[in-house]
Amino acid sequence: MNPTRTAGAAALFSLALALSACGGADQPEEQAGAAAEDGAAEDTAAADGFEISDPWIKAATVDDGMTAVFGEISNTSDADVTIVSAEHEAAGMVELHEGVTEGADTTMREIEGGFPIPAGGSRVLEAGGDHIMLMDLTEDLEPGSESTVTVEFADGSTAEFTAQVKEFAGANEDYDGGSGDEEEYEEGHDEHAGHEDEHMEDEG
Ligand SMILES: [Cu+2]
Repeated sequence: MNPTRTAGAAALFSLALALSACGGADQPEEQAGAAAEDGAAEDTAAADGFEISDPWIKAATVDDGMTAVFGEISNTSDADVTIVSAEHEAAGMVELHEGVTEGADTTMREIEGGFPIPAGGSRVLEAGGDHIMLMDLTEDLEPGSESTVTVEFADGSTAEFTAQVKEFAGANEDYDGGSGDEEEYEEGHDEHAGHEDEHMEDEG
């Protein structure tokens, strides 16, 4: 018997289990194979592939009590990841929400299973859709300021980003094409298009 060796083997085995659990059900097989080859050296965290573009927070006061974080999240890694929670310094409670449309009403609720983001894919957080909900605000979030949001992934890794605090551009819940982009585009065409070629008296 060699107890040390047995323990070592057991540790390796559970590490392999943990690695394959990380990849999620949709992970292609070759991916799992590659990870196994590299062994424990391949220590990639879900947060490593995190990027967000145009992150912003709707301005709100302590009296408002709550607001939301928006932006487009990208997962640049080659594994599926899931954001399971988030934090903000001025929010006593933070939840991951989804918008739910029933008839004419759009409501929101905590999303089950967090925000999955496929390998190489992205997920848009927008008014009426997915968003990070900041609740129990302890400070006003004033337009023009910035604040830090932290997201946590299913593997426990975290990523921070800075979001701009802005007034909500669309004042109401009508987020589907409410604002008329198409102005009547009446170009002031020069009626003088046809120059009269006036004889230039350009004499020296
Ligand atoms: Cu919400």
